[in-house]
Amino acid sequence: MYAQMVKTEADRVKTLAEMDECERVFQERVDRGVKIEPKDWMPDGYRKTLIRQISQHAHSEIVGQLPEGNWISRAPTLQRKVILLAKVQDEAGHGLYLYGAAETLGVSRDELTAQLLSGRAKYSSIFNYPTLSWADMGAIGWLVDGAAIMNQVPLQRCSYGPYARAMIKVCKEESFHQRQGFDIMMSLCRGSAAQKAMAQDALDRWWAPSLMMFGPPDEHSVHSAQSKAWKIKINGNDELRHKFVDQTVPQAKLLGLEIPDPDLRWNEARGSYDIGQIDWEEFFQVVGGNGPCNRERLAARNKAHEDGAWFRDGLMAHADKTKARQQSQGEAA
Ligand code: BYC
Repeated sequence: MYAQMVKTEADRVKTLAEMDECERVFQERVDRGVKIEPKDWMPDGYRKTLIRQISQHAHSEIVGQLPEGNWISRAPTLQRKVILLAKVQDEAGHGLYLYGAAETLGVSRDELTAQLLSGRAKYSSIFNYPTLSWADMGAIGWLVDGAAIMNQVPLQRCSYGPYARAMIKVCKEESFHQRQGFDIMMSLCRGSAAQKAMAQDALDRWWAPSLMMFGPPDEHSVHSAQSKAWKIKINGNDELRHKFVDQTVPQAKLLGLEIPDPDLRWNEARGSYDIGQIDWEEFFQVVGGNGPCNRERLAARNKAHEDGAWFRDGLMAHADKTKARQQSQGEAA
């Protein structure tokens, strides 16, 4: 089973008539667009669903540093190095805002980190693919951050205040990230034939995994119906995937690159592109822990956590000393 199956109390979305008084008042607030804040009453399933989604999102930002971090020392110019370093730092920051938002729901960051390190928690499938060439930095910024923006802009309007507010800053930064990726692709596509081929190769490898970022097709999305009713999710997985394709195809044309999908066709009636079959078996394998880099990513996170133990211990010792000093000063006064 690829889903954690967080129990949202019911197998289908309850109607207002089926809800108890607290649930009804809560749902009506959500329906009116009132933001839910940490101290407000909320159904247990709403809290659990938010913790699941926000923590998976936070883990994705943290693990998402690894494929790009791999290229910081190999960026072709000092300017590219500085830009990539700043982008990877931004992702650490996004992880922090998101862990902070999750903590407002009563779960500790230590607990969430332990879930990630043990392999119990999910993070985005996309970060289980290897970064083989410099062009992959372009493709990640253009496609992966592009997909992230498509998914996260609507989340600025989600019902949970701390998550919605975190998304505002995240989205601003993500749009820079996407532009830097497109800029790398543009430079490569205006360069030599070999550079352009490198850009095409990166697009060929990252296209399908980027489409998978939006999650399984709606008919297999176990959480969408309830999450949409609670406005934890604003759009369906397929709707956002198609919007992403419609936005990205003209950008590929501008670059002079070919989208690796022989079935891609403009559908006049729908005013949107039709796409070929996505290999969902590959997606389920990656989400189930069997992608090309799942083990490597978890090993890298575990090593980083172990290597950072001395620093965390130092911070705790400093905090304890400061507290003890303040207490003794308080007693002396
Ligand atoms: N990868 O019922 P569904 C970034 C899981 S960070 C892995 O549709 P839901 C960036 C899903 O969790 C990008 N797992 O689920 C960072 C569920 O499993 P569980 C991350 C996936 O939650 C650094 C099961 O499949 N963005 O962009 O309603 C550098 C059933 O799916 C994936 C976010 O996290 C996947 N792709 O919808 C650059 C955004 N898709 O939990 C860029 C916030 C699905 O039952 N998250 N699953 O075990 C969301 O919007 C939603 O959680 C999703 C999935 C649309 C991703």
